[in-house]
Amino acid sequence: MIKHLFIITISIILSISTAFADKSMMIGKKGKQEDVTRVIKVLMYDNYFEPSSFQVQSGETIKFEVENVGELVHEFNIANSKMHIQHQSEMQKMVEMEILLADSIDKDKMKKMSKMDKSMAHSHANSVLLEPKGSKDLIWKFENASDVEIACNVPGHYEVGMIAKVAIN
Ligand SMILES: [Cu+2]
Repeated sequence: MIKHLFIITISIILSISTAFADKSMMIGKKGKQEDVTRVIKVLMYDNYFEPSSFQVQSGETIKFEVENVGELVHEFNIANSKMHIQHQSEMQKMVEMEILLADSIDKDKMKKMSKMDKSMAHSHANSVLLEPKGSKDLIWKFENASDVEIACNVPGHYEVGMIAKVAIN
């Protein structure tokens, strides 16, 4: 009987902690154009974002007009720190395969390699990867989550602080 209770207690604790883990992974989702309530212009420099922090409401859909005004390739990626760290190995692989160069992206190679390894296509709803002078919009619907940051995971950039914190209320 005691052993039984112990197992039940442990499984309750486990399910609670998984619930928390899931919540921390919930950063929002790709938004729809018709739900956009605010447009924010974001400039990417070597190696920082302008603006350098964001304030959003939970449930708000924002259109980010992202432009790379630097001389290096930069990424605008909405995630939490854990996801950014995981994504950095993917970006490192793109550098090793010479898809991702310091100031350009080899798109032909990217296309070829992505047939073998999908992660090399770098098509994620929560990010845009831009060459110098490149621009692209990203629409995102924010959920109430902590530890959300917009960051660049081009190798070396996150480490030198190319991160903009997102406060969600
Ligand atoms: Cu960068």
